[in-house]
Amino acid sequence: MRFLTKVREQNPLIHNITNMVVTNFTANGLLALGASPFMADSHEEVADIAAMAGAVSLNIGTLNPHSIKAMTLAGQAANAHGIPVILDPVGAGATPYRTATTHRLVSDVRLTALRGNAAEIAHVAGEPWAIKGVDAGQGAGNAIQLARQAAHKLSCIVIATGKEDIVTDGATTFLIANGDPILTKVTGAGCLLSSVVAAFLAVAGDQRLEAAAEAVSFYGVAAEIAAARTKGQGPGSFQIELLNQLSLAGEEQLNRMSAITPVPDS
Ligand code: ATP
Ligand code: TZP
Ligand code: MG
Ligand code: MG
Repeated sequence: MRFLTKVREQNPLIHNITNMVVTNFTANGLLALGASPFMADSHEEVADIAAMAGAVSLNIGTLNPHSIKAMTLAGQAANAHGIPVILDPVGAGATPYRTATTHRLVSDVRLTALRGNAAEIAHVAGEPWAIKGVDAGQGAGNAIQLARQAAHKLSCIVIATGKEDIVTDGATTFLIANGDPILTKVTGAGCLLSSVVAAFLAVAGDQRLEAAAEAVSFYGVAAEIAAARTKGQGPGSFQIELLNQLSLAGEEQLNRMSAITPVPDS
């Protein structure tokens, strides 16, 4: 059975501490997928919610001192209960505050996975890379090598997304060629993906790398179907159809369209 089906059967509770831009889209995307979203950032309750969740999704998109403390408390509670934690380091490298915050978070919280564009991953791992706002800049480096190095350095799964996506734990690496360029015209497409990965991690058992790869591929497959169905209509129609396909696409579509390739060791 696919992890996708496990998500739909188990309906895992996903605790999200995310940004003000994408909160509603993320909650609707998780509901469409078959997970159960919970958005909460009060210091008084985040540890309790994280402890009862299937996974915790942290996101620094509109960070401030309150949300950073909430993320730390939730992440540490998840760690204490063996619950997976994913971090989306939105805009890491764009300002010193964002970069320093990610460095503090990865030292205070044990991450299961880190998901961002290549520039963000590089800055969390302390490698130089061009960046502009929350969008990845042109980097010259080798993204696969970068992701592997980051996974070793941070001892977690690293998911570096873009035209092609890299999912690695430093030892085993997958390249995923699903998705559609119109995803870059929908704000929160990356943030929602991070929470979708959280939902798959919640049902992964000890197969976290495989579950993360399937999550990234499934999200891309849903986007490909949505893009085909809304061709010529623009990003608004695509965004709605992406939610539809996160709900409607299943194992049949995944088996037919998934494009995951193992990358041999270099
Ligand atoms: P950025 O800020 O650089 O846009 P992000 O956080 O929005 O980063 P993306 O790298 O855009 O995250 O990844 C979000 C989703 O969009 C992933 O599923 C990824 O595969 C897909 N994606 C991004 N760019 C492309 C592209 N050019 N072609 C196909 N899929 C893409
Ligand atoms: N500004 C701060 S957070 C945010 C914007 C536009 C959302 C970024 O979302 P994504 O998923 O990286 O496109
Ligand atoms: Mg994007
Ligand atoms: Mg992003």
